[in-house]
Amino acid sequence: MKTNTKQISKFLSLILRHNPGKIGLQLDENGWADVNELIYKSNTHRNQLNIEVLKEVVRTNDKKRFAFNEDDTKIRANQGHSIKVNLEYTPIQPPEFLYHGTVGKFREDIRRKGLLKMSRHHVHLSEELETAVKVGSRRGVPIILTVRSGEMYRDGIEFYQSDNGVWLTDTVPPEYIDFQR
Ligand code: HQG
Repeated sequence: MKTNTKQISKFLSLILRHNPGKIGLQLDENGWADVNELIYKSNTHRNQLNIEVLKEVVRTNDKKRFAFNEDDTKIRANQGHSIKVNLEYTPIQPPEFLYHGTVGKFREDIRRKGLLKMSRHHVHLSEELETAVKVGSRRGVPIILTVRSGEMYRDGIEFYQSDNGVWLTDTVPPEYIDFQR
């Protein structure tokens, strides 16, 4: 991503996932913002936002963080919210194993309590090892946990997948986590 679109992506993450009130915006219960209102209100606080730029950010974002509705009048973040929104996920069957990248300092807590969603709506897991390595690397030297998601699912625990492919679940109890691979 170009620097400009990267900055705008960060700004959109802040507004659409965590703090729409920062620019006086309100999201509907499903997390959607009105595109015109978003542009107008962003430009009274900072500049550079117009429909072309927004479309470029949605199209080129490395993790498909945002999506338009069918007629491009609304926009929302695909996942990662800390504010309460209903993204209308439907439960689906996960693969047998999923990965979670974190760092060593959290290991003992995770061993005791399992993976918790912390400030997000869900625990985030990935199908690709490489993605988990990237996620863990944001915080330091990554450690990769393997989650026995197939077993969890058979035990009745629900999984969802966001539009951009992230696997989501409420919590991962420690007995389903393998700490070494
Ligand atoms: C850790 C980014 C102590 C957990 C990424 C993680 C991802 C615990 C941190 C997405 C714990 C939460 C999500 C426990 C979990 N004790 N620490 N019991 N349970 N943790 O950022 O999974 O750029 O909320 O291991 O790429 O790191 O936002 O979750 O280190 O896809 O699109 O608590 O965020 O995507 O951190 O990252 P986060 P995450 P975006």
